[in-house]
Amino acid sequence: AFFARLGECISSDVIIVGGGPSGLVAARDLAMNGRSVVVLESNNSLGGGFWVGGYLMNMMSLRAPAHEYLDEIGVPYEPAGPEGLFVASAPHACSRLIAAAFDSGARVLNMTSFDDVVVREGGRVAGAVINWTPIRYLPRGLAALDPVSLESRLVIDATGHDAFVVRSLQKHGMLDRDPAGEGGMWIDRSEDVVVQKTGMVHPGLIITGMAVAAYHGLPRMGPVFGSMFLSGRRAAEVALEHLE
Ligand code: 48F
Repeated sequence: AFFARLGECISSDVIIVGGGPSGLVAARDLAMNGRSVVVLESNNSLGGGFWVGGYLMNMMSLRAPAHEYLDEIGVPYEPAGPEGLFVASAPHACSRLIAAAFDSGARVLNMTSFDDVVVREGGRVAGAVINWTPIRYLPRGLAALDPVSLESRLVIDATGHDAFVVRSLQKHGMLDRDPAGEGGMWIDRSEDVVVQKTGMVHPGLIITGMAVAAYHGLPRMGPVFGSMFLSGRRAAEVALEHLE
């Protein structure tokens, strides 16, 4: 059964690298629009930084209109502080987000690390080179093991603060300009700009979530998650426009 599913991942419309909140939202929206989607997650568990809020407090906050996404996937929340600010249980929201991505039909390979980009003519990104995550931690002499590759029409970098896919292009000298790295914290500004700047940064490659902040040098934002939902949704819209 596993290998049959792996076979279905060999060629897809979109590969999403990173199963944090932005990647999971993008995956669900794309799958619900009939697109074949593969999520690659290097950890055993999906959810990325969404399991806890800030400072090990497991409540997370979000601003309107992102709370409407919690309505959509059935997560309870309550108003907090200024109008338009809400809080919810982070593990509750995270587990529902993961289940919603599966329910939509997105395929998931966890314990699978994105290693590099697949490229085609003109440097277009056309897939992902992958390997089992534990391979990274074995001595090279023991595990000089070639990876395999999955092909896709588009790739979405949802790897968060590391912007790992973008940095693979940088490594190959394929980016027009280097990632700027995140700036100091300014929550309100970053929440808005992360969504506005979500989009295609290289033929075949879309960025979403905190990878957007890392690429464009936007302020960091702390334990607010609404813009991760909205950025994931925007990334799916951009992908759908390009696929059409
Ligand atoms: O970090 P992460 O949650 O990214 P995000 O969707 O959301 C950011 C927020 O959680 C929070 C924040 C906003 O309030 O600042 O940090 O932008 O999820 C990124 C996922 O990508 C996986 C990683 O394990 C995590 O689950 N990942 C990172 N590198 C790789 C990878 C890789 N090379 N291959 C596969 N997965």
